Parts: sequence; structure tokens; C-alpha cells
Amino acid sequence: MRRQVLLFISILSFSLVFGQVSYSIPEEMVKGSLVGNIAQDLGLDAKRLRLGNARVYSGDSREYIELNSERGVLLIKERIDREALCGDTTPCAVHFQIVLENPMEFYSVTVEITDINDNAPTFEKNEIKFIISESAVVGAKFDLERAVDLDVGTNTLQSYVLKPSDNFLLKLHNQADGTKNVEMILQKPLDREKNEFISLALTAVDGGEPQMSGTMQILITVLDVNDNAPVFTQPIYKGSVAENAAKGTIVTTVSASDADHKLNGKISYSITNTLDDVRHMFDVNEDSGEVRLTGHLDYEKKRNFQINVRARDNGGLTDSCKVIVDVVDMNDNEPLIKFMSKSAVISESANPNTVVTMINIQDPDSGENGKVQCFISENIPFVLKSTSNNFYSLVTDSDLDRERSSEYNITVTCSDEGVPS
Ligand SMILES: [Ca+2]
Ligand SMILES: [Ca+2]
Ligand SMILES: [Ca+2]
Ligand SMILES: [Ca+2]
Repeated sequence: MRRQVLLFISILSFSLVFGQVSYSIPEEMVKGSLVGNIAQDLGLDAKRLRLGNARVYSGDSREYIELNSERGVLLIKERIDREALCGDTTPCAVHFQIVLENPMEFYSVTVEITDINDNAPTFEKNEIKFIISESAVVGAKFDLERAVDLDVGTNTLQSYVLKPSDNFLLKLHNQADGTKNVEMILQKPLDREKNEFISLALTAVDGGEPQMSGTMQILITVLDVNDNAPVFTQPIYKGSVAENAAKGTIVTTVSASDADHKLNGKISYSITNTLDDVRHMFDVNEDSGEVRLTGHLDYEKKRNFQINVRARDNGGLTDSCKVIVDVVDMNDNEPLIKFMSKSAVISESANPNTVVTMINIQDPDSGENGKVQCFISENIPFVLKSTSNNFYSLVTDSDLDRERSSEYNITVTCSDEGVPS
């Protein structure tokens, strides 16, 4: 290399440069294309070229251009790729000499190779993946890949476009080497519950005519955080259960939902009553929300219960609801007959309507189950009179006659109107 450079300098010192000429051609011209009319431009005729054995001398560099002595023109000998020849150096030129003998002359020729937009901006990867928490704050930055465009000037990379731009904005940072660092900045919070996967397209464009571009996918997986509390489907649930229902009877089922993922959305149910006896009577299935009877109900003691149920996700967020349970009365009490006073002896001269005994009926059941009717056998000189609610008087109905009957054994029968009675 060094030796050849020295040789070139020695030629310079022994020869006269008779002139120089410059051309400008675009890269990528096909073999045989005209570069310039060298004979005309140097003021030489075709004969001089031929007799002078004119040839191209390009030293140690590749011969991209050849001389056609017959026509006196320079032609493309080998396709010129500006990017391979000069990279990002501008301007880009091919230098060579036209050497003639008899007498020896040489002319310097410079052919500037102009850029054409034959390279699109390209990314190293087709896609890039991010996993971003939905709690990421606005302003969070994410480095993206840069694109490369081998062309120069306006034909090289000019800008980037990010679409869609709902959540992220693109920001470019100029680097010392003239390139740009690309990053996307969160401008609107992510919401996994709305959009768990986001796909963006980052497009790099050059300024050529026609414009060329390259695109890379940005795939974002949004990570869940526990930002949703459970929500019951209704604030109040109602159920009713017979007072004689067996333990284990399902009263009702509560249900809450949670929009979060996995454990953040996993709900467990519990009863939160502390001041009453609800917890001895009911429990709630932690997973299914089924509210079951666990104790022994008695309508006569308590007719309804309010169960407070809490739904809690694994992150501690909660909602609560009420379950109102009505206890349904069953006819589980028979009327109780109580004598308030009675006289075992009565004179046969007693007037009709003389009270013999007073009874009080007690039936703790409600409704028909507690509605009691009493009667006594017929064909005796007594009647049962209802005085007021659940009070009866047994009174004489007609004159008594000791000589006919000195003793009465009276049976009072009371029955409620329940089914069965
Ligand atoms: Ca180019
Ligand atoms: Ca380009
Ligand atoms: Ca949650
Ligand atoms: Ca969430």
C-alpha cells in the first residue's frame, strides 16, 4: 500500500497534469451507462486517445469506471454502491487518472457519487417486549431501539412515529454522534383491567423521495396491581328459613366480584357480626359465599337475623353486605291450657251464667299456628265463653239438678289452626 502511494507520487513528479475534470452521477447506475464525454471535456480527439493508448489509472482502488477510446466517453464498468464505497462520509467521489503516452500526459478525473434513497430505515429486531406494571407513573421512560438507514443526507433516517399514541409519547434525544436516542414516555396510566396487552408500532422514516420506512412492534404486557376492591352483586340479600330447618341448610348465597387478576382478585367471605348470636347460628363458606344454618332456630325467640358479610381480596381490599334472614314459624307448639281459677263444687241453685272456671290459652306460635279454638262436649249444662283474647270462662248454661247428676267431668279441648293442628 505504502509502496504504491510512493509510486503514484513519483509519477506525479515526472509528469505534467494537463487538466482535470469532474462529473457527478448517482450511485447504482447500470454497467455501460454514460458517465461523461471525456474527450470533449478534455479537448482531445478520439485519435489522440487511441494512438496515445489512453487508459484509466486508478492506483490501488477499484476500477468502477472505464474509458471507451473509440467513443471518447467514460462508462460505468462496475455498479457503484455509494454506501459500500463511502459509508456515511460525504461528499463521496471516485478519483482516477486518464494516462496517455507519446507524449506522456495525464488528466485527473473526479466522479462524485450522489446518494439515492435505496435503503429503508431498519430496526435490528422485529419486536421488543415490555412488562409494565399498571401502577407505573406518568412520565416513566422506556428505552426503544434505534433504526439505521445507510443512506446520507435527507435520504437517511429523519424521524420516528409511534402508534397508537393513547398511553405513550415518543421522545428523541440527540446524541453527540448525530444519532438520536428513542424513548417512549408514559403519558396516561395503564389499566390492566381494560387492556392487558398493548401492541404499538414504532415506525422510522427517512426523508427520501419516495420516502422509505421500517417498523418494529412494541409488545407490552400490563402487570396487575390490586387496585380494585371486591364488589357485592347487591347490598342486601334476603333469605328465609323454617325454624325447624336442619343444620347445614343453605339460607342464601352471597357473591362479590373483583376485577383484578389472580390473588388480587381472589375473594374470601366472612361474617363480621360480633355483638349478637349470629355467629352461633350461621356461617358463610369462605369460597362459595353460601350462608348456612349452623344453630337451632326458634321463631318464638328470634324472628329475623341480620348477618353482616364481608368480601375480602388477597390484598386486603373489602366490601360488605347484609343478609336478612327471616325465620319462618312452624306449628311446633301445642296450645297450653292454664286454669286461672276453678271451683270444684257448685250449688244446684246457682244461676245460669255462673262462672265455674276460667282458663287461659297459651300458644306461642304465630298466625294460624297460634290461633286457638276451645270447645267442650255438648249436652251438658255448661258452655265455654270466650271473654277476651285467649281467655275462656266455663259457665252454667241451665239449671243444675243434683238429683239428676251430682258430678260433671268436663273436658276442654283446645286446638290451633295450624296444619297439622
Ligand atoms: Ca443510497
Ligand atoms: Ca434511505
Ligand atoms: Ca382486588
Ligand atoms: Ca388491577
